[in-house]
Amino acid sequence: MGRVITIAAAQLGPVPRAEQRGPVVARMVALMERAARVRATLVVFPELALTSFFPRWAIDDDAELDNFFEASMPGPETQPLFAAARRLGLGLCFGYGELANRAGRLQRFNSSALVGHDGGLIGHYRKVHLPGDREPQPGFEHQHLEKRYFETGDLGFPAWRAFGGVVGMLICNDRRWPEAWRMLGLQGVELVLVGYNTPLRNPEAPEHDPLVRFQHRLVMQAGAYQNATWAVAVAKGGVEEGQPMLADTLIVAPSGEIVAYSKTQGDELVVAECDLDRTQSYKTTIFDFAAHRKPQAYS
Ligand code: ING
Repeated sequence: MGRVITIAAAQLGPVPRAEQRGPVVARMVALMERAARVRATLVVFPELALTSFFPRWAIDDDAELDNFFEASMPGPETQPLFAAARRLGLGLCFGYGELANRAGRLQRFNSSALVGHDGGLIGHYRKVHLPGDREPQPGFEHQHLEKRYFETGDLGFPAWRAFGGVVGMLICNDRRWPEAWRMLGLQGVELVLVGYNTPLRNPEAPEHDPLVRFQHRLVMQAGAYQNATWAVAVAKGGVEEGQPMLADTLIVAPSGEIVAYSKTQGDELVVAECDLDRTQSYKTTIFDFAAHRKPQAYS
């Protein structure tokens, strides 16, 4: 028997724009309790899990914008998530808007937190690849203004020893860039956790719309296989404030096979037993750097 951990990918359905943290945190805790009942040891939530996907709007009022961010992690409204992790003995990963204060300068990031079974914060990641625009685009039914609301992540691509293996996080658009996966792959990552909010329509390139699901699966399966790691992709799905969002939450094995996926567009647990030792079957054979990678070939 290898290093088996049971992972629950906790897909969320839509979160309304005006929704307060309480009802969303309650939905999340309910999913954590369901995960504990099926003996999961790690629960993974989407990108910006606590709020509606607000980059779809042009928000000029700073006070309203700050409503979508957390000034501390944990904070008073997210503390119940950390308490539930401790009470249930569950690891936890979720995305949130991070408001950071560096020497008096406020900075905003699209971030994700990694929490241990003891309810303590292990670390966090700040999204590097911010798609969309800084300025609202005329004629777009929905905007995509991540460059307007977030700074580029400045923590690199950290990997942590956690849950019996080596764990890293990516956020949404990061998953489309092979370099992001590779920065984790070169650290020997065995489990990559990826929350996302992916619109089904991209007004910048409507010709891509029929391929949204295919390309989502393509990058998750390629990223997992080429870096010999498990990968968990968790959606905020359904029609959120009138914008259809891709569901298709996935758990992908180091072989690149999809071992579990969501069937609905709403709150749903997707569960799989993940043997971290299955990564070794690839890291010690086809992807054995020492045996097959001659550095001089790339000099
Ligand atoms: N969402 C989308 C994603 O990368 C996107 C943005 C969709 C970009 C489709 C390009 C094409 O899945 C986020 N939040 O990054």
